[in-house]
Amino acid sequence: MTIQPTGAGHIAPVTVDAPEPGAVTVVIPTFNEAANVRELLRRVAASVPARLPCEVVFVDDSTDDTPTVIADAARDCAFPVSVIHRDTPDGGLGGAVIEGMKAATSPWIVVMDADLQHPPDLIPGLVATGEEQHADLVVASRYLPGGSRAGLAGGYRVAVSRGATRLAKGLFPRALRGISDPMSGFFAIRRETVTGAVTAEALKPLGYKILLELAVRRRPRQVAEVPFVFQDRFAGESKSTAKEGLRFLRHLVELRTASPLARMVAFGAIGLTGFVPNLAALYGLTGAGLHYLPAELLANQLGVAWNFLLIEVLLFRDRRHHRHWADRAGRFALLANADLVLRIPLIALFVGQFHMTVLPATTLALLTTFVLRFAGTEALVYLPRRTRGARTGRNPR
Ligand SMILES: Nc1nc2c(ncn2[C@@H]2O[C@H](COP(=O)(O)OP(=O)(O)O)[C@@H](O)[C@H]2O)c(=O)[nH]1
Ligand SMILES: [Mg+2]
Repeated sequence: MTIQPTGAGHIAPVTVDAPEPGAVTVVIPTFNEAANVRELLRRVAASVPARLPCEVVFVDDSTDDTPTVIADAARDCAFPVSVIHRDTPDGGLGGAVIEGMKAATSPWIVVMDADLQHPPDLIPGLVATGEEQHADLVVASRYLPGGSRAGLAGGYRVAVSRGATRLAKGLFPRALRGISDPMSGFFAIRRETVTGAVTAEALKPLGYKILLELAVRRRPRQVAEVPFVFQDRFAGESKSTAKEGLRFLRHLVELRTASPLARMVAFGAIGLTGFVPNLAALYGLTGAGLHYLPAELLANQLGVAWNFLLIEVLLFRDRRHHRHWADRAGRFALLANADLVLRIPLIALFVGQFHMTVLPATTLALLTTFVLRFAGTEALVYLPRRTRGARTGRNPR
């Protein structure tokens, strides 16, 4: 266990004559952080000046005695401290942060970790910077001059963090403009920027990288950044796992495919990857002596199955609940094969009636059946059935 001197070497970019900041709700998700919360509250108390009214909301999914330790430590705090303990931790870390934002009452919300990797003495600086620069979002960044990732244990985690940052910024160049550290879990946001979203559940709990979620879905008008030194964990162990990495990738796909056009492009990209199992199966089956026509037919089904799996997992993950998987698979396979059947008469039509040559006719037929197939898949496989949806009150977007 290491204790980092929070003040030393830490750059606080706040000017003394910063405008009087508004009050702040500090939202802290906790999962078995009993050994950290007392020190955390002590440092929050030491950092937040009397002129900045503050409350702390813990959203706790712990299986240890973290809530009791918080309640005990809160007695020494001059500001209100509350704990929302969730028996069913919906949405994990992301869901917890959204829950805390819903409970927040102040004009500013600061989100931070409980393990002291995020120095509490930066809380007033984040809020003051937001007030000063009229920003809706202030990100504590490890990548600005003066910031660093000192506490990221090991080259592996540094590389993963760097790769994830590049990927996110590459996919969302506009939404993440001005945010050097979209993976940061430490930021201040004006409550009015999130209120509509948290009550309407527009923010998906899947987004455990909640800052990315907010920056992409809420598009804060003005963004500011402040450097910070990512410290070592004070006590305990990280809860980050490889599973979380997969969740992050799914989150990126979900955010990127929020519009129909983007979904169609993703649908096409997935369709292209289907050629690999298709051709591999064709190679294997004809190699085993099967006639090429039945081999084509079988291999095509493998391509269809592959596409179905990817589309289910990546593209329409949250639209699967209103149909049994076998129903979805059947409809999907039907559409995919209808595509083949429809293409030939279409090509004949283009060549015979419109006097096109074979290559452009085939290209046009491919494009037409592709768009039809995408629209058909959305409408017939993944769109909620109206009557039943209304009756059960289920509304999967
Ligand atoms: N409420 C809640 N908090 C979580 C969950 N998973 C992690 N946390 C908290 O989120 C913060 C960051 O988690 P941590 O394990 O330090 O992740 P790392 O900094 O990426 O290694 C800590 O305060 C954790 O206690 C969860 O499922 N629910
Ligand atoms: Mg941590």
